[in-house]
Amino acid sequence: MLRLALQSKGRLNEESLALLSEIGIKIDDSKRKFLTKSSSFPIEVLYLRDDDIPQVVFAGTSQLGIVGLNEVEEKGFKVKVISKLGFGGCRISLAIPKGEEYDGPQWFNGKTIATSYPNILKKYLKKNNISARIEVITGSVEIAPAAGISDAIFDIVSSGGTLVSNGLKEVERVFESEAVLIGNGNFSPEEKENLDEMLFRIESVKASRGKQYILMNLPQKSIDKALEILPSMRSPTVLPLAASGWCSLHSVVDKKDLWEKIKALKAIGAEGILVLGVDKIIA
Ligand code: PRT
Ligand code: ZN
Repeated sequence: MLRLALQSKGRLNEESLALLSEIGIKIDDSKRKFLTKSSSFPIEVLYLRDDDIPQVVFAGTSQLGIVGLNEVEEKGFKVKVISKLGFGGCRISLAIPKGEEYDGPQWFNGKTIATSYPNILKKYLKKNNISARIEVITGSVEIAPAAGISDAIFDIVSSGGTLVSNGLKEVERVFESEAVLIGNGNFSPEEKENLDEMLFRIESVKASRGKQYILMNLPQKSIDKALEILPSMRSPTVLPLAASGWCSLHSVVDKKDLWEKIKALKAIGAEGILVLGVDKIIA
C-alpha cells in the first residue's frame, strides 16, 4: 500500500490534509496516530517533522511525502519532485539590518550570516564568489543580528512582516519554495496505478484554483465581442434562450480578472450574470 509522509504539525499540516480531503482521501485526524490508514483510498499517512520527510522518502520507509521544496533542497537526498502543490509558498532570502547601506551581494564578504539553511546558502555564496562565515541556528534566526550573533540572516520569508518587526530588510531573494509531493520511485504496479489516480485528482484541483464559472444572458449580436473579452474560452457554451435574440453564455475565468471582465461584459449588454465557484476541472 502507498505510504505518504506528512508534517505532523506546523504550517504545512492543515493544507496537506485539506488537499487530501479535496481529492477524496479521507484521513481521520481525530484519532490521529503515528501511522493512519485512509478509509477511502489505499494509502496510509505517516506523521513526521518536516525535516525528516526527505530522508524517510529517500530511505524508502515512505514512498511519498509532502514537504517544502526548501527542505528537499537543503537536505539534498535524491528524491523526485512529482508535483508542485501550490500552497506553503515562501522564499529564502538574505536580510540585513535596515540601516545598512547595501550595494549588492559583495556586501556579504567577510560577514557572518545566521541561518537554518546552510547548504542552500553555501551554494549561493559559492556561485557568487562570496566568502562569508555561516552560523547555523535552528530557531528564531531573525533575532541573530540584534543579539550580536551575526551581521545578517538567511531565512524563510513569506509576508516579510517578521523581518520588518526585527529591524531587518530583505536584500536578496535566493530560493523560491512551495509545498511539493516527493517520491522515491519504488512503486509496485498497483501502487503506481493508485499514485496516477492521485496525481490526476491533484491536477484537477490545481487547475480549478483561482477560477470561477461565469454565466450570463447576452444579446445574440454581442457573441463575437464576448469571445474577445473571454479569450480563454476554447469552446464556449452558447445556449439559446426562449426570448428571441438572446442567448446564455457560460465560461470559466481567472478570479483576478473577474471584475474587469464583468464590466466589459455589461458594456456589451450582458444581464443576469451569475458567478460560481469551481471545485475541480477535469481536462
Ligand atoms: O515541527 P517541524 O519541524 O515539522 O516544523 P518547522 O517548525 O520546521 O516548520 P514550519 O511548520 O514553520 O514550516 C514548514 C514549512 O512551511 C517550511 O519548511 C516552508 O516550506 C513553509 N513556509 C511557508 C514557511 C513560511 N511560509 C514562513 N513564513 N515556514 C516558515 N515561515 C516562518 C519564517 O521563517 C518567519 O520567521 O514564518 C515566519 C513569518 O514569516 P513572514 O515573512 O510572513 O513574517
Ligand atoms: Zn522543521
